[in-house]
Amino acid sequence: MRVIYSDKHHLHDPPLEYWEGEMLPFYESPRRAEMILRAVRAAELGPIDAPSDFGLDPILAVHDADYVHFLQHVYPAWVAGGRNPKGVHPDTFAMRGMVRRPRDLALQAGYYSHDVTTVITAGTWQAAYDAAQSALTAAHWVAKGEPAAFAVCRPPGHHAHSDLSAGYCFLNNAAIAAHWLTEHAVAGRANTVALLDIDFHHGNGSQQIFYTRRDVFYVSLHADPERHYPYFLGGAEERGSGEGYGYNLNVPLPAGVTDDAYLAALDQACIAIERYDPVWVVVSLGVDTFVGDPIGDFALTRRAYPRIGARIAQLNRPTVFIMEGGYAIDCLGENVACVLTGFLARTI
Ligand code: OKP
Ligand code: ZN
Repeated sequence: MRVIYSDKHHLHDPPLEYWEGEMLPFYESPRRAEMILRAVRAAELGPIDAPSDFGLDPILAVHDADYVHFLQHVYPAWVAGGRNPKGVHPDTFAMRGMVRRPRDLALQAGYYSHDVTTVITAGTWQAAYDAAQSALTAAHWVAKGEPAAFAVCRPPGHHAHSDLSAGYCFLNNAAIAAHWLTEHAVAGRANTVALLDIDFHHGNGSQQIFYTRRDVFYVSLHADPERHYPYFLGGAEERGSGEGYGYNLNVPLPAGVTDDAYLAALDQACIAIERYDPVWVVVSLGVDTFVGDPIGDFALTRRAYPRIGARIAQLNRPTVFIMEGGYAIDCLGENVACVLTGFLARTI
Protein backbone atom coordinates (compact mmCIF):
# COMPACT_ATOMS: atom_id res chain seq x y z
CA MET A 1 0.00 0.00 0.00
CA ARG A 2 1.33 3.44 -0.92
CA VAL A 3 1.30 5.98 1.92
CA ILE A 4 1.28 9.74 1.27
CA TYR A 5 2.33 12.19 3.97
CA SER A 6 3.23 15.88 3.86
CA ASP A 7 5.10 17.53 6.69
CA LYS A 8 3.32 20.79 5.84
CA HIS A 9 0.38 19.85 8.07
CA HIS A 10 2.47 21.37 10.87
CA LEU A 11 1.73 24.79 9.37
CA HIS A 12 -1.87 24.46 10.57
CA ASP A 13 -1.62 24.63 14.35
CA PRO A 14 -4.21 26.91 15.95
CA PRO A 15 -3.49 27.16 19.70
CA LEU A 16 -7.03 27.04 21.04
CA GLU A 17 -10.62 26.21 20.21
CA TYR A 18 -13.85 27.51 21.71
CA TRP A 19 -15.94 25.02 23.66
CA GLU A 20 -18.87 25.87 25.93
CA GLY A 21 -17.55 29.26 26.98
CA GLU A 22 -13.93 28.16 27.43
CA MET A 23 -10.88 28.11 25.22
CA LEU A 24 -9.39 24.57 25.14
CA PRO A 25 -6.25 23.21 23.46
CA PHE A 26 -7.02 22.58 19.77
CA TYR A 27 -8.10 18.92 19.46
CA GLU A 28 -7.16 18.58 15.80
CA SER A 29 -3.43 18.98 16.49
CA PRO A 30 -0.25 18.25 14.49
CA ARG A 31 0.55 15.44 16.94
CA ARG A 32 -2.31 13.47 15.41
CA ALA A 33 -0.59 13.10 12.05
CA GLU A 34 2.77 12.48 13.75
CA MET A 35 1.28 9.58 15.70
CA ILE A 36 -0.33 8.15 12.57
CA LEU A 37 2.90 8.44 10.60
CA ARG A 38 4.84 6.70 13.34
CA ALA A 39 2.40 3.77 13.55
CA VAL A 40 2.13 3.40 9.80
CA ARG A 41 5.91 3.35 9.51
CA ALA A 42 6.18 0.71 12.24
CA ALA A 43 3.53 -1.40 10.51
CA GLU A 44 5.58 -1.34 7.28
CA LEU A 45 2.54 -0.90 5.08
CA GLY A 46 4.63 0.26 2.12
CA PRO A 47 6.63 3.22 0.81
CA ILE A 48 5.84 6.59 2.41
CA ASP A 49 6.18 9.57 0.07
CA ALA A 50 5.39 13.27 -0.08
CA PRO A 51 2.47 14.26 -2.35
CA SER A 52 2.90 15.25 -5.98
CA ASP A 53 1.44 18.61 -7.03
CA PHE A 54 -1.63 18.41 -9.26
CA GLY A 55 -2.35 22.12 -9.00
CA LEU A 56 -5.58 23.94 -8.18
CA ASP A 57 -7.81 22.56 -10.94
CA PRO A 58 -8.84 19.33 -9.17
CA ILE A 59 -9.64 21.39 -6.06
CA LEU A 60 -11.70 23.89 -8.07
CA ALA A 61 -13.60 20.98 -9.60
CA VAL A 62 -15.16 20.45 -6.16
CA HIS A 63 -14.91 23.83 -4.40
CA ASP A 64 -16.27 27.29 -5.26
CA ALA A 65 -13.55 29.55 -6.69
CA ASP A 66 -14.39 32.51 -4.42
CA TYR A 67 -14.25 30.24 -1.37
CA VAL A 68 -10.83 28.95 -2.42
CA HIS A 69 -9.67 32.54 -2.98
CA PHE A 70 -10.90 33.40 0.53
CA LEU A 71 -8.94 30.48 2.08
CA GLN A 72 -5.79 31.52 0.25
CA HIS A 73 -5.88 35.20 1.14
CA VAL A 74 -7.93 35.82 4.27
CA TYR A 75 -5.17 35.53 6.88
CA PRO A 76 -3.07 38.54 5.73
CA ALA A 77 -6.27 40.56 5.21
CA TRP A 78 -7.38 39.69 8.75
CA VAL A 79 -4.07 40.79 10.26
CA ALA A 80 -3.84 43.90 8.06
CA GLY A 81 -7.19 44.98 9.54
CA GLY A 82 -5.53 45.11 12.98
CA ARG A 83 -7.15 41.87 14.15
CA ASN A 84 -5.71 39.16 16.41
CA PRO A 85 -2.86 37.38 14.56
CA LYS A 86 -3.47 34.13 16.49
CA GLY A 87 -6.01 33.21 13.84
CA VAL A 88 -9.12 34.12 11.89
CA HIS A 89 -12.05 33.69 14.31
CA PRO A 90 -15.41 34.83 12.93
CA ASP A 91 -18.00 35.91 15.49
CA THR A 92 -20.99 36.06 13.16
CA PHE A 93 -22.24 33.47 10.71
CA ALA A 94 -24.34 33.89 7.56
CA MET A 95 -27.49 31.87 8.05
CA ARG A 96 -30.80 31.26 6.30
CA GLY A 97 -31.54 33.98 3.78
CA MET A 98 -28.45 36.07 4.57
CA VAL A 99 -27.11 36.38 1.07
CA ARG A 100 -24.88 39.46 1.33
CA ARG A 101 -21.15 38.70 1.16
CA PRO A 102 -19.00 41.59 2.43
CA ARG A 103 -16.19 42.78 0.14
CA ASP A 104 -13.60 42.72 2.97
CA LEU A 105 -12.05 39.23 2.99
CA ALA A 106 -11.71 39.30 6.78
CA LEU A 107 -15.45 39.84 7.11
CA GLN A 108 -16.12 36.93 4.78
CA ALA A 109 -14.92 34.57 7.52
CA GLY A 110 -18.41 34.13 8.94
CA TYR A 111 -19.83 33.80 5.42
CA TYR A 112 -17.57 30.87 4.56
CA SER A 113 -17.61 28.91 7.82
CA HIS A 114 -20.22 26.75 9.45
CA ASP A 115 -18.81 26.74 13.00
CA VAL A 116 -15.98 27.91 15.27
CA THR A 117 -13.55 25.01 14.74
CA THR A 118 -12.20 26.21 11.41
CA VAL A 119 -9.61 28.66 12.72
CA ILE A 120 -7.39 29.97 9.91
CA THR A 121 -3.74 30.71 10.69
CA ALA A 122 -0.84 31.88 8.52
CA GLY A 123 -0.10 28.35 7.27
CA THR A 124 -3.60 26.90 7.08
CA TRP A 125 -3.91 27.21 3.31
CA GLN A 126 -0.54 25.50 2.68
CA ALA A 127 -1.46 22.64 5.02
CA ALA A 128 -4.93 22.20 3.53
CA TYR A 129 -3.52 22.39 0.00
CA ASP A 130 -1.00 19.63 0.72
CA ALA A 131 -3.67 17.47 2.36
CA ALA A 132 -5.75 17.75 -0.83
CA GLN A 133 -2.68 16.98 -2.95
CA SER A 134 -1.99 13.94 -0.74
CA ALA A 135 -5.51 12.66 -1.41
CA LEU A 136 -5.04 13.25 -5.15
CA THR A 137 -1.68 11.47 -5.10
CA ALA A 138 -3.30 8.47 -3.42
CA ALA A 139 -6.10 8.49 -6.02
CA HIS A 140 -3.52 8.58 -8.80
CA TRP A 141 -1.77 5.53 -7.39
CA VAL A 142 -4.93 3.42 -7.41
CA ALA A 143 -5.91 4.74 -10.86
CA LYS A 144 -2.51 3.50 -12.03
CA GLY A 145 -3.21 0.02 -10.69
CA GLU A 146 -2.13 0.01 -7.05
CA PRO A 147 -4.64 -2.00 -5.01
CA ALA A 148 -4.66 0.60 -2.23
CA ALA A 149 -3.20 3.89 -1.02
CA PHE A 150 -3.47 5.84 2.23
CA ALA A 151 -3.27 9.64 2.45
CA VAL A 152 -2.41 10.93 5.94
CA CYS A 153 -4.48 14.07 5.39
CA ARG A 154 -4.39 16.84 7.98
CA PRO A 155 -6.40 19.02 8.29
CA PRO A 156 -9.22 16.54 7.63
CA GLY A 157 -11.84 17.19 4.96
CA HIS A 158 -15.23 15.46 5.15
CA HIS A 159 -17.12 18.35 6.79
CA ALA A 160 -16.03 20.90 4.17
CA HIS A 161 -18.84 21.79 1.74
CA SER A 162 -18.17 23.19 -1.72
CA ASP A 163 -18.15 26.70 -0.18
CA LEU A 164 -18.01 26.25 3.60
CA SER A 165 -15.36 25.26 6.07
CA ALA A 166 -16.67 23.15 8.96
CA GLY A 167 -15.57 20.80 11.73
CA TYR A 168 -11.77 21.37 11.45
CA CYS A 169 -12.05 20.95 7.63
CA PHE A 170 -11.26 23.40 4.81
CA LEU A 171 -10.83 21.39 1.62
CA ASN A 172 -12.74 18.13 1.24
CA ASN A 173 -9.83 15.79 0.55
CA ALA A 174 -11.95 12.66 0.04
CA ALA A 175 -14.40 14.48 -2.26
CA ILE A 176 -11.53 15.92 -4.30
CA ALA A 177 -10.06 12.41 -4.72
CA ALA A 178 -13.47 10.85 -5.47
CA HIS A 179 -14.35 13.49 -8.06
CA TRP A 180 -10.95 13.14 -9.70
CA LEU A 181 -11.57 9.40 -10.04
CA THR A 182 -14.93 10.01 -11.75
CA GLU A 183 -13.07 11.96 -14.41
CA HIS A 184 -10.90 8.90 -15.03
CA ALA A 185 -13.76 6.41 -15.14
CA VAL A 186 -14.11 3.51 -17.49
CA ALA A 187 -16.17 4.92 -20.41
CA GLY A 188 -19.90 4.37 -20.07
CA ARG A 189 -19.74 3.43 -16.42
CA ALA A 190 -22.32 5.43 -14.44
CA ASN A 191 -21.47 3.98 -11.03
CA THR A 192 -17.93 5.06 -10.43
CA VAL A 193 -16.97 5.68 -6.79
CA ALA A 194 -18.37 4.54 -3.47
CA LEU A 195 -17.32 7.04 -0.81
CA LEU A 196 -17.55 5.10 2.45
CA ASP A 197 -17.32 7.38 5.49
CA ILE A 198 -16.49 5.58 8.74
CA ASP A 199 -15.54 8.63 10.79
CA PHE A 200 -17.64 8.98 13.97
CA HIS A 201 -19.20 12.16 12.57
CA HIS A 202 -21.43 12.48 9.53
CA GLY A 203 -19.54 13.91 6.53
CA ASN A 204 -21.95 16.73 5.81
CA GLY A 205 -19.59 18.27 3.24
CA SER A 206 -19.14 15.06 1.27
CA GLN A 207 -22.90 14.53 1.30
CA GLN A 208 -23.56 18.07 0.02
CA ILE A 209 -20.96 17.83 -2.74
CA PHE A 210 -22.36 14.61 -4.20
CA TYR A 211 -26.04 14.90 -3.21
CA THR A 212 -27.38 15.34 -6.75
CA ARG A 213 -24.96 12.90 -8.39
CA ARG A 214 -25.19 9.17 -8.95
CA ASP A 215 -21.59 8.63 -10.07
CA VAL A 216 -20.43 8.94 -6.45
CA PHE A 217 -22.41 6.93 -3.87
CA TYR A 218 -21.94 8.46 -0.41
CA VAL A 219 -22.40 5.96 2.42
CA SER A 220 -21.83 7.01 6.02
CA LEU A 221 -21.97 5.32 9.42
CA HIS A 222 -22.02 7.94 12.15
CA ALA A 223 -23.36 9.19 15.44
CA ASP A 224 -27.01 10.15 15.15
CA PRO A 225 -27.07 13.92 14.44
CA GLU A 226 -29.83 14.19 17.04
CA ARG A 227 -26.95 13.76 19.47
CA HIS A 228 -23.74 14.86 17.80
CA TYR A 229 -22.10 17.25 15.37
CA PRO A 230 -22.90 18.21 12.58
CA TYR A 231 -26.53 18.20 13.93
CA PHE A 232 -28.17 19.69 10.81
CA LEU A 233 -27.39 16.94 8.30
CA GLY A 234 -26.90 13.18 8.57
CA GLY A 235 -30.40 11.75 8.99
CA ALA A 236 -31.38 8.43 7.41
CA GLU A 237 -34.11 10.20 5.44
CA GLU A 238 -31.51 12.15 3.41
CA ARG A 239 -31.24 9.91 0.36
CA GLY A 240 -30.04 12.24 -2.41
CA SER A 241 -31.99 14.37 -4.86
CA GLY A 242 -32.73 14.43 -8.59
CA GLU A 243 -30.43 12.07 -10.44
CA GLY A 244 -28.68 11.45 -7.13
CA TYR A 245 -31.79 10.10 -5.42
CA GLY A 246 -30.98 6.73 -3.86
CA TYR A 247 -27.23 7.41 -3.98
CA ASN A 248 -26.82 8.83 -0.49
CA LEU A 249 -27.04 6.41 2.42
CA ASN A 250 -26.87 7.60 6.03
CA VAL A 251 -26.73 5.12 8.88
CA PRO A 252 -27.07 7.02 12.19
CA LEU A 253 -26.00 4.97 15.19
CA PRO A 254 -26.79 5.17 18.92
CA ALA A 255 -24.32 5.94 21.71
CA GLY A 256 -22.30 3.04 23.05
CA VAL A 257 -22.13 1.04 19.80
CA THR A 258 -20.01 -2.10 20.35
CA ASP A 259 -17.62 -3.85 17.97
CA ASP A 260 -20.21 -6.42 16.86
CA ALA A 261 -23.01 -3.90 16.37
CA TYR A 262 -20.71 -1.63 14.37
CA LEU A 263 -19.44 -4.48 12.20
CA ALA A 264 -23.05 -5.51 11.50
CA ALA A 265 -23.89 -1.96 10.38
CA LEU A 266 -20.72 -1.82 8.28
CA ASP A 267 -21.70 -5.11 6.66
CA GLN A 268 -25.04 -3.60 5.59
CA ALA A 269 -23.26 -0.54 4.20
CA CYS A 270 -20.86 -2.79 2.28
CA ILE A 271 -23.73 -4.85 0.88
CA ALA A 272 -25.23 -1.59 -0.47
CA ILE A 273 -21.85 -0.74 -2.01
CA GLU A 274 -21.61 -4.19 -3.62
CA ARG A 275 -25.05 -3.66 -5.13
CA TYR A 276 -23.91 -0.28 -6.48
CA ASP A 277 -20.85 -2.01 -7.97
CA PRO A 278 -18.35 0.89 -8.10
CA VAL A 279 -15.03 0.90 -9.91
CA TRP A 280 -13.27 2.49 -6.93
CA VAL A 281 -13.78 2.81 -3.19
CA VAL A 282 -12.71 5.93 -1.30
CA VAL A 283 -12.77 5.56 2.49
CA SER A 284 -13.08 8.58 4.79
CA LEU A 285 -11.17 6.95 7.62
CA GLY A 286 -11.84 8.27 11.11
CA VAL A 287 -11.13 6.38 14.29
CA ASP A 288 -13.02 8.71 16.62
CA THR A 289 -15.35 5.69 16.92
CA PHE A 290 -12.86 4.39 19.52
CA VAL A 291 -14.13 3.85 23.09
CA GLY A 292 -11.44 6.19 24.43
CA ASP A 293 -12.11 9.07 22.07
CA PRO A 294 -12.63 12.36 23.93
CA ILE A 295 -15.20 13.66 21.39
CA GLY A 296 -17.10 10.49 20.42
CA ASP A 297 -19.49 8.23 22.33
CA PHE A 298 -19.09 4.87 20.54
CA ALA A 299 -17.46 1.93 22.33
CA LEU A 300 -15.28 0.32 19.65
CA THR A 301 -12.21 -1.46 20.99
CA ARG A 302 -8.88 -1.80 19.23
CA ARG A 303 -10.00 -5.25 18.07
CA ALA A 304 -12.71 -3.74 15.86
CA TYR A 305 -10.26 -1.98 13.56
CA PRO A 306 -8.64 -4.97 11.78
CA ARG A 307 -12.14 -6.36 11.26
CA ILE A 308 -13.25 -3.07 9.70
CA GLY A 309 -10.26 -3.13 7.36
CA ALA A 310 -10.94 -6.75 6.42
CA ARG A 311 -14.60 -6.05 5.58
CA ILE A 312 -13.57 -3.14 3.35
CA ALA A 313 -11.04 -5.40 1.62
CA GLN A 314 -13.85 -7.86 0.84
CA LEU A 315 -15.36 -5.18 -1.43
CA ASN A 316 -12.45 -6.16 -3.63
CA ARG A 317 -11.94 -2.80 -5.38
CA PRO A 318 -8.96 -0.48 -5.64
CA THR A 319 -9.27 1.55 -2.43
CA VAL A 320 -8.12 5.02 -1.43
CA PHE A 321 -8.01 5.66 2.32
CA ILE A 322 -8.22 9.31 3.35
CA MET A 323 -7.50 10.25 6.98
CA GLU A 324 -10.28 12.11 8.80
CA GLY A 325 -10.78 12.27 12.60
CA GLY A 326 -9.61 10.47 15.74
CA TYR A 327 -8.62 12.32 18.91
CA ALA A 328 -7.53 9.67 21.42
CA ILE A 329 -3.95 10.64 20.65
CA ASP A 330 -2.19 7.77 22.44
CA CYS A 331 -4.13 5.07 20.56
CA LEU A 332 -4.73 6.97 17.33
CA GLY A 333 -1.80 5.67 15.29
CA GLU A 334 -2.31 2.08 16.29
CA ASN A 335 -6.06 2.15 15.56
CA VAL A 336 -5.41 3.56 12.09
CA ALA A 337 -2.65 1.03 11.39
CA CYS A 338 -5.00 -1.76 12.52
CA VAL A 339 -7.59 -0.81 9.88
CA LEU A 340 -4.93 -0.79 7.17
CA THR A 341 -3.20 -4.04 8.19
CA GLY A 342 -6.62 -5.66 8.51
CA PHE A 343 -7.30 -4.53 4.95
CA LEU A 344 -3.98 -5.85 3.65
CA ALA A 345 -4.36 -9.28 5.21
CA ARG A 346 -7.21 -9.93 2.79
CA THR A 347 -5.64 -8.57 -0.36
CA ILE A 348 -2.02 -9.72 -0.32
C1 OKP B 1 -14.17 16.50 12.84
B1 OKP B 1 -14.01 15.07 12.30
C2 OKP B 1 -15.14 19.39 20.45
C3 OKP B 1 -15.95 20.10 19.40
C4 OKP B 1 -16.31 19.18 18.27
C5 OKP B 1 -16.57 19.58 15.89
C6 OKP B 1 -16.31 18.17 15.55
C7 OKP B 1 -15.52 18.03 14.30
C8 OKP B 1 -15.06 16.63 14.03
N1 OKP B 1 -14.71 20.26 21.49
N2 OKP B 1 -17.03 19.81 17.23
O1 OKP B 1 -15.19 14.50 11.76
O2 OKP B 1 -13.45 14.14 13.23
ZN1 ZN C 1 -15.00 12.83 13.26
